[in-house]
Amino acid sequence: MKVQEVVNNLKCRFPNEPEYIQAVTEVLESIEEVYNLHPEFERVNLVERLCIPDRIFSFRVTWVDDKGRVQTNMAYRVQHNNTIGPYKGGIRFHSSVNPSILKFLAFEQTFKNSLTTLPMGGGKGGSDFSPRGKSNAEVMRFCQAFILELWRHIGPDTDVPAGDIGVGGREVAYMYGMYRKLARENTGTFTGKGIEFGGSLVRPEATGYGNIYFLLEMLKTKGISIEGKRCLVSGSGNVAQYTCEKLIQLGAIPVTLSDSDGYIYDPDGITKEKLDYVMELKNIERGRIREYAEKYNCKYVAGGRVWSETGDIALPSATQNELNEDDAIRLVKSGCIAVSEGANMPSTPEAVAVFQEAKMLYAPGKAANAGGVATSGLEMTQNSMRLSWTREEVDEKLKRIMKDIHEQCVKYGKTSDDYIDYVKGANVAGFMKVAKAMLAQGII
Ligand code: NDP
Ligand code: 2IT
Repeated sequence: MKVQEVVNNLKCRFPNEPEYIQAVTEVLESIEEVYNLHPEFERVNLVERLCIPDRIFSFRVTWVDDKGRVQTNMAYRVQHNNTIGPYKGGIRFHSSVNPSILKFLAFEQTFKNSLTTLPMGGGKGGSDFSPRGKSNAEVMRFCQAFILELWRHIGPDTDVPAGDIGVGGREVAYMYGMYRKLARENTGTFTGKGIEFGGSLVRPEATGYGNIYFLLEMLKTKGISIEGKRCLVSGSGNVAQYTCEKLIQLGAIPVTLSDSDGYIYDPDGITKEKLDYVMELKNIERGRIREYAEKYNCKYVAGGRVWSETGDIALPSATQNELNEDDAIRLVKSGCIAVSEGANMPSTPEAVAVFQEAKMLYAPGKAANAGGVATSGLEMTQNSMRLSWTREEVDEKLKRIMKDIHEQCVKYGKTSDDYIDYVKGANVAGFMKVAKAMLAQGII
């Protein structure tokens, strides 16, 4: 395989899909060496079969808003690869959603899910519907209309969706309710469900907690403690909130949060009490992060990004490409020691290069945020067994999995000067498992 040839070919076949090409390029560059040691991979064109999704469903969703107007949105489900288990991955509702973004997410998900040690393939779905400013009833009607189309393509052993940007417990519950009614089965085809109807304890917390468990493993390799570290967290949704919660529990000091309008900087640190306010503001009132600054009298920067501030650790937890080369240079210069990605592909390739050249501790999303989908896997297991584990049991398993992912990254990512290239480690480890499984299962 010659990476540039494969990428150029994909660019011709899929023009106008920059995020997809970005994700594919990063993975192929880091697996090139290993791939080329295995001529049996090339003989069956494994690379194209792994980069191009198995199939993509695209459909129109029609729903009625509160004023009685009929609205339409585009929606998709990308079933990327199910060699090692059912397609598994979240659903995103955001105005920016398009096939390129969902293809990059489904591609990444395949490697991430492979890393979790659990039998899950990769998929992703979503719609350009924006929940922002919509009433509860509108969100419910949209979710129901979305499932009216999607339900026949998903199932407990075929494709198991979950949440992502714009899709949390409320949306999963509406979608699952409609799915259950149409499919006439009750086996937990969604994860991130409410605790009363098959959800798992710790699933809401899992992505943020898992990211901090992974960060702890990285810090351990340098003998550094997390206590007292000032942390720059972006976003203020599910991942950012539980990232902050775990940081606070461990004695670290989160000092920033953001949303798509701007960011807050609280030099005194976001405490548990302040975080409770953020959770109420974002999950119930559905307000803006600016209101935090008004309430606690701290700095708010409209349109700004948290990377302008100074911190020991950066935890991007909002969206793709939210941290660019200039941000990375500023972080390195101001003494930041670690970056652990809660979001999917939040750092641009140029930013990643800056972190790695500076020999920083840098964990890509597919390793660091895998705790979310791993706990979804644990939710599937509990649903299949028709029982529920305690909080402690799930949390213990999550810790074990994050430790295991870290070990895989070290195994495949350690360089000759003892630096751990977590990008290479995660990509090679994730790839090898899927590649071997594809090879074993023949040309299909
Ligand atoms: P939420 O919808 O709960 O929160 C998203 C946050 O990011 C919000 O604060 C939102 O601000 C902000 N944001 C979203 N899009 C943009 C944008 N284009 N520009 C600036 N800010 C933006 O989503 P999650 O917390 O679940 O997801 C955050 C990231 O983590 C995503 O990359 C997701 O793919 C990833 N992830 C999520 C997992 C999960 O289990 N939920 C698992 C693994 C990864 P606003 O409210 O203004 O839109
Ligand atoms: O990006 C992700 O890993 C998620 N949004 C979670 C997917 C899942 O199936 O729990």
